[in-house]
Amino acid sequence: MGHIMTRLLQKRRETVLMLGLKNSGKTTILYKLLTGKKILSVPTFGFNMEILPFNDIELDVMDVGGGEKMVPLWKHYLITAAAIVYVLDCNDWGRMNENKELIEDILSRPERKGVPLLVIVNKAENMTRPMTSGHFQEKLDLNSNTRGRKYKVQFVSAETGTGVVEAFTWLCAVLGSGHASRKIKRLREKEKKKGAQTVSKINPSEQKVEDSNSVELGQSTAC
Ligand SMILES: Nc1nc2c(ncn2[C@@H]2O[C@H](COP(=O)(O)OP(=O)(O)O)[C@@H](O)[C@H]2O)c(=O)[nH]1
Ligand SMILES: [Mg+2]
Repeated sequence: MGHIMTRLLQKRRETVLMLGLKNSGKTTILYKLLTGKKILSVPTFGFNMEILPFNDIELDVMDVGGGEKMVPLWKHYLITAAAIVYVLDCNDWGRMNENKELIEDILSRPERKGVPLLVIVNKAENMTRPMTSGHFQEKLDLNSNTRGRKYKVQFVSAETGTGVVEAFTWLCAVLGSGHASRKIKRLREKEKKKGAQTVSKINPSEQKVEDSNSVELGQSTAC
């Protein structure tokens, strides 16, 4: 009984993956949320992981580096994500196409079907041309890339704090809504079943390798 009460009183906990090119402001946004202050960030090697209590949910936020060596590894982190936050620098027009292609690649992965997407258009206090969220929606081809999932484009300034809380409030509302969490749960169960079927088709020694790989990945990305 005590155990059931503890489970009931426990906050929901979800893993949120923060991706985006190097210098877009991921680490600054994360620590702005955690401390309320603008930190002096240093380049992220690997990833930062912080627990962010937000309203009635606890978010395990993984801020993954966006350098050229890290981008090809993003796919390994995707497995754990209940939501994806993609951060871009609104003034870095030279890399907007790269952002579009990366978003397209992330969202086309079947294991991330249905997972909500928050696109943070950062450094908005310095925006050099007047833009609306519709412009970014179009530039990133979100209407077709998002494939029916819930998404939002949010202008943010980690420098001044504008939009930061608003962005994560939306994310938590979506994660907390029964509809989204039931949908994600269903998809995960489906993936698990599919995985089990594939594994049962191969011989038992290969099956062992597959099983131990999936446990290792889960552990290394969760710590
Ligand atoms: N002007 C401005 N600079 C920002 C903002 N957010 C981050 N920065 C700066 O952008 C640089 C890269 O930030 P960082 O958080 O390390 O980017 P990351 O590589 O995506 O983690 C740092 O010099 C930050 O101070 C913002 O909203 N406005
Ligand atoms: Mg960083």
